[in-house]
Amino acid sequence: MEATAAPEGPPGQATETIFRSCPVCEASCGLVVAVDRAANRVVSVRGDAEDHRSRGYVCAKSQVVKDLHEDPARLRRPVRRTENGWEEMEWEAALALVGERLAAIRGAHGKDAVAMYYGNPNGHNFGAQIYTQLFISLLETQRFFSAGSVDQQPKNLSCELLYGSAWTFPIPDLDRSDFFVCMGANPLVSQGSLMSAPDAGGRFEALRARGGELVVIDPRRSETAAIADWHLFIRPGTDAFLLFALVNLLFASDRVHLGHLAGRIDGLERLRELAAPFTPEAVAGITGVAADDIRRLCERFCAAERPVIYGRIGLCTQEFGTLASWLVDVVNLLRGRLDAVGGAMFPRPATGQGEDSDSVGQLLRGRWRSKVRGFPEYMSMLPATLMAEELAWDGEDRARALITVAGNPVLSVPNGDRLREAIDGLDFVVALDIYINETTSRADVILPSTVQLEHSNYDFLFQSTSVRNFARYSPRVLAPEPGARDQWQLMLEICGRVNGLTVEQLDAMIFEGLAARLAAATGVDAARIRELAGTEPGPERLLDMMLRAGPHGDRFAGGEGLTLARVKAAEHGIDLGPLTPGRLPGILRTEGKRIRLLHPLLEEDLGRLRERLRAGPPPGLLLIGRRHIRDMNTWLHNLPHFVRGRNRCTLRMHPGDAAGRGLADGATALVRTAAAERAVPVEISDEMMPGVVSLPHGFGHRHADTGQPHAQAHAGVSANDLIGDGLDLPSGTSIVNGVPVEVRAVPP
Ligand SMILES: Nc1nc2c(c(=O)[nH]1)N[C@H]1C(S)=C(S)[C@@H](COP(=O)(O)OP(=O)(O)OC[C@H]3O[C@@H](n4cnc5c(=O)[nH]c(N)nc54)[C@H](O)[C@@H]3O)O[C@H]1N2
Ligand SMILES: Nc1nc2c(c(=O)[nH]1)N[C@H]1C(S)=C(S)[C@@H](COP(=O)(O)OP(=O)(O)OC[C@H]3O[C@@H](n4cnc5c(=O)[nH]c(N)nc54)[C@H](O)[C@@H]3O)O[C@H]1N2
Ligand code: SF4
Ligand SMILES: [Mo]
Repeated sequence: MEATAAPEGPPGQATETIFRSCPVCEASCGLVVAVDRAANRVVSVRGDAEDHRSRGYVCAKSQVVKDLHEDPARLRRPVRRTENGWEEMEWEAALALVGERLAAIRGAHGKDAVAMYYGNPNGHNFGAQIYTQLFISLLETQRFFSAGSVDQQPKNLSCELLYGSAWTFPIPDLDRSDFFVCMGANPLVSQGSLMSAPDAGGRFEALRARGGELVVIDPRRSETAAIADWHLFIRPGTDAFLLFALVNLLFASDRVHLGHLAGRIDGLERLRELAAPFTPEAVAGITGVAADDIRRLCERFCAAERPVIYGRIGLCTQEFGTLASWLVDVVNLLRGRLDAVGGAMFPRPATGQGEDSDSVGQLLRGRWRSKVRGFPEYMSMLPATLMAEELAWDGEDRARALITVAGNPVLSVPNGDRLREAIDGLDFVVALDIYINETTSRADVILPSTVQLEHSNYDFLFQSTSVRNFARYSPRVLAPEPGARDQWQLMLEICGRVNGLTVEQLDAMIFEGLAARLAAATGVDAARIRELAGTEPGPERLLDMMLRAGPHGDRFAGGEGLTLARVKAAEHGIDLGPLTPGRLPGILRTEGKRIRLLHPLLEEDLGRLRERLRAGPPPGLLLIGRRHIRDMNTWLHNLPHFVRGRNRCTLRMHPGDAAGRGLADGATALVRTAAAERAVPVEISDEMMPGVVSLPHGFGHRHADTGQPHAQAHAGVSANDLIGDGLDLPSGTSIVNGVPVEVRAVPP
């Protein structure tokens, strides 16, 4: 553990200063944590000015690491639900019970009898990340769901179709672009996603200071739109039309310039034909964007030296999520903005996931189908929106158990209410979670992991999404309770007990497999790799091996290259430079290393797009989401600092829409959809596009059986109760933006 003594905190208190990164959102800002070791508590948390990525920037959520550690409602030991309420259990007894029950259910009814839901915080925990594949493959359930299908799966699919790999994301080169088109994202609040960018606001300011322009396309004048040079309102769910019109214009005006990818791209002629009907005039009505504005956008994009288009959650979680995500890359490609400085480029993680490869990726989709409506699996998962009906399905081969792994799907996924009911019908439920919340309160057993500052970390996933290459290790700051386990240990405990193996055996399997793989990749003898890696089980030695074999590694030969020890010694993280062009074609995992612009899945979905153009937009108001700087999905609402102040769970609507319904600011409106009706306070704001209303997700803490008193006191309404079954068909991703709603005043 790297720690240096420094005078900090109240006088007389012995504090130590530790540098690490913030594990709450993708930005992974550098933190300076002052800790009182004797009391095992955090004294203060502030931004690390010497972190080259965040340069001292932090948002309010940096305090989560302290508040979460101190929250008395957070679970520290396993608990079991009994008739008399929750009872604490000894660790061994709890693990044994979970292992026995799951093994018995699998033994009697097969692997698919155990369903699983995987949530977002796993992505922020390197131990969990490193063992995820093993965990999933050993449970081998076809009833696997995750937060990914309310999030990035359309981007996974479009990247898989274009580049041969679902996790090869092109990341906008925010720091060098001079014309940044931001669609369906609000980086000022989120700090970027699939574009990890601490202090996104400062980076946009810098873009403008160097003469660049920021264009935001969003149905709401978001915080990012408010600082933009140009903001265009767009009707929710219609981005694919606007992007197709750009494609149309590029072909029509002969401005397709493929740059260094010329000669490597297939399907241009077919794309030109398909784009022909989508003229600016043809899509103006449905998008709500004037044809002249679309033309002007195209002109300015083409006139800029280093333009780039970026699309995120508002483009993924909508009716045409896959098409919109695909078209963002298509427009970048057609102008030579992919794999180019100031355009969108491919990060190069120090752990080697982004290296050249000769393998060809196979699209895995539809190998099995959901029981109720026969929806195809994608990435081994079924859509989270369908989890309620799948768990409630009572055929012979039904689900009987559920494992939730750091997720709260009752609030974060559509059909949450029905999901709660379905969970109650199962024989056994175990939650790997730190709270008794809307989902875990229905579990039989909850196994809490150590939290953030109680385990070490490495920004494993976000190396692949960052706007600059980096490597950063975060040491453990606080001592966990005796017996407490890290998330990866709990995952291996469960897998092991269900499969008759020990944690050590599972870890050894991974270790041996990795040593063999890295030996093949580097030409170094596997025995030498094993010897250097040592005997301490767990994710750190695996991380060390990956770093050593990675693009900056010492290749197990000593010398200057990276090792985990070197990364640990760099307390403020290591800057591995800006993203670099020229990664294509090397990293492509496609047939013949070519980029196929079209795929039958996309062509099929274009039929749905044309049908929507013919039918016109759905009638009435359309609901979209909203994120706030002090929320993180569903799980910060029991921390008093994060729910203080004005109620944030409001329905924002345009003054005209409110007036037409007799709604004044602060009045309660009834919001009705095909799925439910909820009463929500109205906030009138001209930041909304007329015809569009916005409600944040993550609230709705109305169930009395949770152990989160502060969250209950600021319950709000769950947007996902109102959102129905709509899916982006190619990827199975929930449509949570652009949902038709009726809004009316509460009758007197
Ligand atoms: N309507 C609507 N719905 C959405 C979205 C939207 O924009 N609109 N966004 C979607 C997106 S992008 C996402 S990522 C999902 C998130 O969906 P989920 O991952 O299901 O939701 P979270 O609120 O992130 O749940 C995190 C859970 O992990 C627990 N937890 C936190 N830290 C730890 C830890 O260290 N260890 C363990 N074991 N547990 C921990 C928390 O107690 C909580 O139960 O929500 C999606 N839902
Ligand atoms: N403070 C905070 N930060 C977070 C999170 C959080 O909950 N709170 N969550 C984290 C997670 S899990 C994720 S995945 C990222 C998400 O990161 P972002 O994608 O940046 O997140 P949002 O703020 O939801 O931005 C989505 C934007 O899309 C707009 N929008 C909605 N529908 C449409 C549409 O049809 N078309 C267009 N063009 N725009 C549309 C919305 O108005 C909104 O401004 O944020 C991460 N960071
Ligand atoms: S933006 Fe805030 S929550 Fe996200 S990593 Fe930085 S400090 Fe943490
Ligand atoms: Mo997310």
